[in-house]
Amino acid sequence: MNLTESLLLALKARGATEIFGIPGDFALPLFREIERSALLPLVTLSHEPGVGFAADAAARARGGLGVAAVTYGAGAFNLVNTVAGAYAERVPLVVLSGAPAAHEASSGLLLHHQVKTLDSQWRLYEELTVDRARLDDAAKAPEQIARVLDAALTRSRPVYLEIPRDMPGKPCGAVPATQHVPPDEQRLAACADELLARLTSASRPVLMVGVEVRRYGLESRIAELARRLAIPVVTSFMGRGLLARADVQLAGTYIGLAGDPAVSDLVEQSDGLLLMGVIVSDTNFAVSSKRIDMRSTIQVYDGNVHMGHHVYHELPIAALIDALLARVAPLERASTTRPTHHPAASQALSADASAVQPHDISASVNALFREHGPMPLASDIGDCLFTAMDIEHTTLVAPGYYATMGYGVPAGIGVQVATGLRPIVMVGDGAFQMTGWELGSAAHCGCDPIVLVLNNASWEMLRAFEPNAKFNDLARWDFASMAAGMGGDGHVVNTTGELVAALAKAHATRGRFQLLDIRIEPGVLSPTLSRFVNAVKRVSMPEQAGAR
Ligand code: S1T
Ligand code: MG
Repeated sequence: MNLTESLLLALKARGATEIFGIPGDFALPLFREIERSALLPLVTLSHEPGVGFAADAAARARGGLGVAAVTYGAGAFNLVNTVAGAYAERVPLVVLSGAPAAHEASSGLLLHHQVKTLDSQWRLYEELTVDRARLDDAAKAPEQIARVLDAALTRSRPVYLEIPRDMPGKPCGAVPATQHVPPDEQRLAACADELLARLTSASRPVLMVGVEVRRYGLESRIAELARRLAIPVVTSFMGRGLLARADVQLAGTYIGLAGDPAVSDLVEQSDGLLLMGVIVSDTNFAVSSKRIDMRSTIQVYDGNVHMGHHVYHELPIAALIDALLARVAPLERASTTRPTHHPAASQALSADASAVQPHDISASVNALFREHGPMPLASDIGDCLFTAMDIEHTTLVAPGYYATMGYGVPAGIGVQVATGLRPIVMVGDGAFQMTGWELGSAAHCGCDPIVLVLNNASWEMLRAFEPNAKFNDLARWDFASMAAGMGGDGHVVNTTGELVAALAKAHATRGRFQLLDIRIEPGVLSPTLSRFVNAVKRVSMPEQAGAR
């Protein structure tokens, strides 16, 4: 076995099902061995940001590791923003980077792709990853690989492996299996007891589930816990899509003033708010009407549990959920679950000559799901993500916290490659201009996403905050006619009637990506984005909201 084979088997054992990448000369030996060994399929895309987003979405959608392979310097630096997003949003993304061999590094010459020093890249990645190793010694590589990959899974964050170009074919031993270190039993018991005592003494307890529940594969266990506790359950903004298929009553998604007022009241008036794996961010918590006092909440996040003035360190969320399940008896009989609350289920859908508004898009997707069953969503940031909040609960990958543009299209490819499920991609015209070209690789990777481009000729989310600036105007690109050149079908959509017809046609056509170029007037927002903008203005820009 050589070093690449050991590495690939270790990745596979930790859930990776493919490698996204773009080669370069420092990475050619690695790519050669990946292709030759055929242990994991290699999916090449056009631009490293696409590679990073696709690998990130693959990890989010199926669980386990996502893998991005790039070359030294130009490749790895091009990947930086996607790894930063994965770090912020807790994705176990493995970066494999080629690198100069030891003898090249000591040649005294500057090497191409080098920045300040040969270690500049390593130092940059120190800021973006939780563990790293340079695999320049085949005898040490198995232990290093195990340590680094296990850190990615345990902490659910990115890691970095640098592979000098003389190493991929070197003989190498097998990588040891993951070692599970059990948490301190007494600390776990004390924490679970205190947590339950606090929940029991609360008169209005609420459970909010966040991304960690998905990242650690805990959806069915948390659903069981929610049923046994019989308390209201909501998802965070980033946790949207969680428990979509679970047999549990979801009250909705918490987005403060931007969301459903009933859900906001439930959360903000709770005296026992259990935040299970929630990234507490400004997107939802800063725009609440009544600032939630975090000291009165119970926060389970990043391996720690905070309640009141107590902190329990190093308690994995999975172990805590098991400890809670061991303490709360199963219900005598199955609870009668009320139907999941769909804010949009009752939304009226017109199909006529009226101009499309964002809420028509959520209404027509809901109608499609009711007829044909749900599909996973991959969304970019922009009004598309706020529009997605009115689509019924379904699996969703989106940069809801880090908020990087360019995620949607490559993420859709990542979702389909990793799960085999055809996704709907929701993306703004600005974001599509960044990474929409990755659709040209869709057919090549066996993908046929339905892509809804919210084409408002505008950086509309920014215009909402800066209404008089001309710099937020975009040219009206004709995305529909570009689709054919990239191997897909494009549909121009101006009216609600055309929207419903194009969506039905796109759904019925398999094997080619389907792009709906949905023309929306600048300045027309989804209901959720309008509420979000008003709330942000009220909370952080009172002069603009006229509230002085
Ligand atoms: N660059 C990148 C990579 N990510 C960003 N989030 C931004 C810049 C800033 C930014 C926004 S929202 C936005 C920009 C430029 C406009 C998005 O335009 P479009 O995709 O057309 O969507 P819509 O018109 O619906 O807004 C963030 C959130 O600050
Ligand atoms: Mg736009």
